[in-house]
Amino acid sequence: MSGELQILGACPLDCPDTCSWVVTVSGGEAVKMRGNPDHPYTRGALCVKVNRYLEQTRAADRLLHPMRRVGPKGSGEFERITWDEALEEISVRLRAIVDEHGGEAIWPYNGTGSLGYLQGCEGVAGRRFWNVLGASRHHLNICSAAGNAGLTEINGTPGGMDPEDFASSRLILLWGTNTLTSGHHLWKFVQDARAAGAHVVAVDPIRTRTAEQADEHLPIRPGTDAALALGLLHVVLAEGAEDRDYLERHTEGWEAFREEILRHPPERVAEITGLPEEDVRALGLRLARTRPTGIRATMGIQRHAGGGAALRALAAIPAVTGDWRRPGGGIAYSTSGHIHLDIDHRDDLLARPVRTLTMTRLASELDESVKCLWVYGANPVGSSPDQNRIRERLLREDLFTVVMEQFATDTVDYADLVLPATMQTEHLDLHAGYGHMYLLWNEPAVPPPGECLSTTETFRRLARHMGLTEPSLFDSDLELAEQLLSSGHPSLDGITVDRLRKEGWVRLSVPRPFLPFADGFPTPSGRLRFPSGPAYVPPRTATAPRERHPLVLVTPASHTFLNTTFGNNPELRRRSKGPRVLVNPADAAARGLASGQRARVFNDGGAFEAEVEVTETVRPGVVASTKGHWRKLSPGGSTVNAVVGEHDADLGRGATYHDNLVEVAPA
Ligand SMILES: Nc1nc2c(c(=O)[nH]1)N[C@H]1C(S)=C(S)[C@@H](COP(=O)(O)OP(=O)(O)OC[C@H]3O[C@@H](n4cnc5c(=O)[nH]c(N)nc54)[C@H](O)[C@@H]3O)O[C@H]1N2
Ligand SMILES: Nc1nc2c(c(=O)[nH]1)N[C@H]1C(S)=C(S)[C@@H](COP(=O)(O)OP(=O)(O)OC[C@H]3O[C@@H](n4cnc5c(=O)[nH]c(N)nc54)[C@H](O)[C@@H]3O)O[C@H]1N2
Ligand code: SF4
Ligand SMILES: [Mo]
Repeated sequence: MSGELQILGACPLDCPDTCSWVVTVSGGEAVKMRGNPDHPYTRGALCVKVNRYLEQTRAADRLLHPMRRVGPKGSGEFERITWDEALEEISVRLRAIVDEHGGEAIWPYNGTGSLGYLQGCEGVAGRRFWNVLGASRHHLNICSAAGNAGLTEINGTPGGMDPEDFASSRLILLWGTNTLTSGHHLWKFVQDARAAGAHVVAVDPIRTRTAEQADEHLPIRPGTDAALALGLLHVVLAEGAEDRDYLERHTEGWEAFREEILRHPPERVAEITGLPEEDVRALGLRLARTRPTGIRATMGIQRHAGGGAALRALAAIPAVTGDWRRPGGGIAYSTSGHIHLDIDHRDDLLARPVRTLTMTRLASELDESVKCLWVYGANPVGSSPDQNRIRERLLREDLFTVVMEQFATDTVDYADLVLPATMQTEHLDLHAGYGHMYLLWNEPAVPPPGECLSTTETFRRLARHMGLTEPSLFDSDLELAEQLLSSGHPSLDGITVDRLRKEGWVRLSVPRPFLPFADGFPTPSGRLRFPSGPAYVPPRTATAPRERHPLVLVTPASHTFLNTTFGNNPELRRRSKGPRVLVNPADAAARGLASGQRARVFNDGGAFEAEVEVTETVRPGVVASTKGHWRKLSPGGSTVNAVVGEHDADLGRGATYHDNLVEVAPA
């Protein structure tokens, strides 16, 4: 049709697949969005959520203007103000806070709403501005920190396999990952492998839609995966199937780790994991006899007290079998370790070293020392642990809370000032997938609605309004993109802004198949470092008192939401069927719970309400309820994170969303 434009963009959401999309613009309006059929990973499909992205950009509850609070804190009552008024009020408040309390009294709380390197959490997004003010640092540990740390300990990087190489795997372990829900594009490669005879195993306490589609499902007790890894390796050793040459050349600490494996025979592992001993043995034999094995483990598996140790133990498997030598062998957690889009954050602008505040610790670290909480790309009231305490903390009168948002989220309700943010079709950005090996360009397709501004533009205007003069605060989006691509890393060879802009996406300059550790590891010695000491760290749910709250709660990804994003979309809410709690028939019978009934899920931290679904898909002793519902749209006014405690994982201070004890009772 004449007058139609096809604009290439990228999905900004915190999902490993970072899809390439094509927006059709007609008459100045974005009229259609589809998955890019030319992109090798997207292969023409988006997902049930992002198929509604354009609808979201035009939703009636989209925030279009700056707003100032008029009701009491937490009421969500605002009046519209101009950008000038907003910038002036912010300038005055921030200056006063810096003068009186020092810059560290500001907490820039940047979340995962967009993974853009310009507008989102992966790149600059305000950091230079905060450096000039001397604000506290923000540790974005909410998602993947424990796994990153565990993998870095053993392999020197969180990076591993190219997920596309799963097509060459002959045994695939989908380990603590719900592929068909949380990153479904991998499935095509799993199917390719299957067509060539691969066996697919899901290891998950829940029979998810992914486990349902696998050849085999091991319903493991939550938080015990490291023990299972050791048990499987025990069988590999008993079969003499270890790759001695690989172990000799490319690893260190093998003798001690071997002893640790020998302390975990299948019978002991069966006791720890709650899996039948014969299943552990059978999978161990399969692992010993099949070459290569591809392990897909994503973030779900590490939301436990021993989450770092779990990834470390899983990563030991391909080192013992030598599968890192083969296309389709190894472990794929996140490809982020292979991305080298580095930019100068201008940390030299900081007048003195500052403290770091931790994203998952908002409930305890948002104390009197914090005078301004600046939330962007995040919805902590919905997503962070210990919801009730966070809400209480946000009520403090002398706390100045600014939220940059697209929608009136549960966090916006607690804001003093709200700044309207652009969505992905309205701003420029540069992306890299964490589940594939491509960089993507996001060209704005349409102008922003109302008075929405991008993250970069908001900080530029604020810097100007405050009279700041540091030139790097005013770099344009294109200049920032150029800087990001100029790290000089060989994986960026031949990748320029011009090329990205023209082609929409470019594969990293790395070989295919990608064999990152066939000849060694990015550790100081060039060798993989097996863990020394206990390789299995038990979950909190195995060590905490269980008398009053005996059920283990896991709170995984919802099929219809992306974290809390889309939690306000009417159709996706309808499809989610509302907050639900899955309960095994044995546990339901013991509590007089029936399907369809409203229940209260509680512990000492709080409670939320959900509809009971009695089902064999969860193990006895385990209950499940997905993340993503909004509290103001939920019965009882709380969500799962009211019962998620603020505890750290063993490594990286990761969050422990799937490691909490609760009781369930009829509401
Ligand atoms: N539709 C949708 N997609 C998403 C998201 C979303 O909210 N919705 N979120 C995105 C984000 S931010 C992330 S980080 C990823 C997360 O995606 P995933 O890594 O898949 O994480 P989860 O959904 O938390 O958990 C995955 C599975 O692990 C299981 N599990 C929990 N504990 C254990 C355990 O101890 N051992 C084992 N073996 N399994 C366990 C859960 O039952 C669940 O089925 O997905 C991204 N994609
Ligand atoms: N119970 C439980 N809770 C969990 C998890 C779990 O497994 N269980 N998973 C955790 C995980 S993996 C993650 S990653 C976190 C995510 O937690 P958060 O990082 O807080 O992410 P969201 O809840 O999706 O909120 C992101 C917000 O950013 C906004 N946003 C999107 N793009 C932009 C933009 O360009 N500019 C601005 N200003 N705003 C934007 C969206 O509208 C949305 O409201 O949640 C965690 N919470
Ligand atoms: S949420 Fe994931 S699967 Fe859906 S469009 Fe975005 S990147 Fe693709
Ligand atoms: Mo995440």
